[in-house]
Amino acid sequence: MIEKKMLILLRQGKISKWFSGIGQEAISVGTVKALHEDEYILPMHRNLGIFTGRNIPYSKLFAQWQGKLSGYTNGRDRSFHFGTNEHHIVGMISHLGPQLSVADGIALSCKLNNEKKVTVVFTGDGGASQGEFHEALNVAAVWDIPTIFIVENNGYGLSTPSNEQFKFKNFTDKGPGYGIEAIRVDGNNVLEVYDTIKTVAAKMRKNPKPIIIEAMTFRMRGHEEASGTKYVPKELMEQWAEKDPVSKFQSYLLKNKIITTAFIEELQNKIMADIEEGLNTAYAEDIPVASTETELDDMYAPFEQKVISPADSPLSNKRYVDAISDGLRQSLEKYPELIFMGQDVADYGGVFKISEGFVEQFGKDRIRNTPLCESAIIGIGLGLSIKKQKSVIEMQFADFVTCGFNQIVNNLAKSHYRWGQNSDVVIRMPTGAGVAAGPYHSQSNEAWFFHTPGLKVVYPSNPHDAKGLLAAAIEDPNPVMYFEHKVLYRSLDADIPDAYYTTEIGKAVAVTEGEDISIITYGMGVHWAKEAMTQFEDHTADIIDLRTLLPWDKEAVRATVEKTGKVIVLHEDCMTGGIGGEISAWIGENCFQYLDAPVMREASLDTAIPFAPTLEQNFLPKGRLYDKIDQLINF
Ligand SMILES: Cc1ncc(C[n+]2csc(CCOP(=O)(O)OP(=O)(O)O)c2C)c(N)n1
Repeated sequence: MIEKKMLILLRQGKISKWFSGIGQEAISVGTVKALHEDEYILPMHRNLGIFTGRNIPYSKLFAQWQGKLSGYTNGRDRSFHFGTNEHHIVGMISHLGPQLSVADGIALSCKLNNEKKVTVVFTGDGGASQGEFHEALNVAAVWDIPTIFIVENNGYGLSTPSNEQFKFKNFTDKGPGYGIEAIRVDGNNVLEVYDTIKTVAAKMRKNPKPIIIEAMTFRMRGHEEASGTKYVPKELMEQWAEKDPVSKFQSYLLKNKIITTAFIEELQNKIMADIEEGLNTAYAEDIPVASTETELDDMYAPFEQKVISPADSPLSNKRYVDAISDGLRQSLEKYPELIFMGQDVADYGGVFKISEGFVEQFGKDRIRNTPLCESAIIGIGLGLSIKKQKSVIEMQFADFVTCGFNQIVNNLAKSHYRWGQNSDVVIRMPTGAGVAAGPYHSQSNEAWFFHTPGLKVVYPSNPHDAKGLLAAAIEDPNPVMYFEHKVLYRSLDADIPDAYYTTEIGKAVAVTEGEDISIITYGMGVHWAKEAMTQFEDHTADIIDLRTLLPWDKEAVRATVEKTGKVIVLHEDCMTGGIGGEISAWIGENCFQYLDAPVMREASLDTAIPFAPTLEQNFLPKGRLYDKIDQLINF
């Protein structure tokens, strides 16, 4: 009835878009009724029955679709793109696949905490072509995670029929490929769906492992209302109309004298009255008034970092790599719910040996070797966060984060702004060139994340900050990209506190103080700047180590520009679109009155990173830095 009402409102221009689930209702209804109320469901765009089945008030649902504040996203996202932990529902993002892995994360947390719960996630047959489907199934299978993957096979992905989407016949064929069970159900038979889910869920609660359920069904309306159904053969429409799940169930109940026509009429009248009431409430609500401050603030989950600096801790000499290891180990001790995941991180200790010995101390539940599934693992991080568990995820090399990019920039970064769900995930990124490792093991890709609201980006240049910033990143409930430079791992050491401490996120530091110029930099740039300045006997520089790139320390930058009036922004990343461009522009706009020279930049060439050491050195900015400083001093 809500569906029919929405179609009317759409025609009247009162709502902007509608993704109809008419013809597929039995799958949502059978599923939601078969589960316990505190078991998570991750629905798609045609699963209205999950939302109504979990008794979400109509007025809130309608307010959500109208972009009103009393909806679930403060007017920030549309249609079914929202979650509500109160109702144990996590909505999709437009990209379809990512929630499959988020479901794994929730189910993993349930399993680790022995909650005896299943998690259900939906996908269409079209969305199942995405890589995330494979990754989420694979990880769930390997880790015996109790996720129920429901594939709603309605024969089309938008206008593309199944035979142009995949070659196999049935999704049940996929079960054996992943080493898991797969069952097909008549998705238009609500009792069959209900019985099947109830039975498998009962088994999975006792014996956690994933399952695929292929629900055969048909979409009776267009992909979204405006796109129509011209591409669907008429006979197919007619055949499936006969199998309409709602009228079939209604006839069944009438035939078996379970209900009467009077009951139906009465129920429909009540529902229609509830719908009208909900709509009136939603329409009566004012449209949101924008507050720029609130919009900006809400990109991050609220958190005030209390810097921890133990006064009397003994110091030990630690290499940069050991400092990272130390910070991670102490955080695992401090947060018993913290999970560490990555490729080869368990018994092998990670390719850089940062987690050597961790399995012995924390066990394999918490120190988790992952399959080669970056995207799924990052999605799992968000799922753990929904269950209030922190996670640290190691990219084997920062370069490989591309395979998990979607989860980071579209899911982790945006979920707090969209529906108030924080992503308590730290992604460790072994980064940087200088080790002759070629284009795919050397990249500096911090700018990709610097550009993404909702993330924090930190980049320590020394052992002290490496430990303190990692601990701070883990404390912070927001998603943090933690860059660690591979060249520094074993080439730099320092005396640092043995005790747990944190370094303030968002705070730069002056590494050296000088008079003539400012070099604003981070990571390897700090060391290149220090080395270059030793060649200038008569001149001194403020070398500012940003340490945090997002949000970066504007006050520290302003102070040094005001002091010296001459600035170079230096970074290892390529010049074009690098962080230096943003900082330079900000200085130009906000500190113009202090400048005695144009803001200069030095950075790597705008090329891929070459393998041969001579080419690599030419690529990096170090060799050009002396001349740039000289040019600035003499401007
Ligand atoms: C990554 C991505 N590519 C394309 C789209 C556009 N799109 C939205 S739904 C859809 C079809 C999905 O088909 P299916 O998964 O079978 O679900 P159905 O709509 O049939 O229920 C497409 C192509 C998208 N949202 N995300």
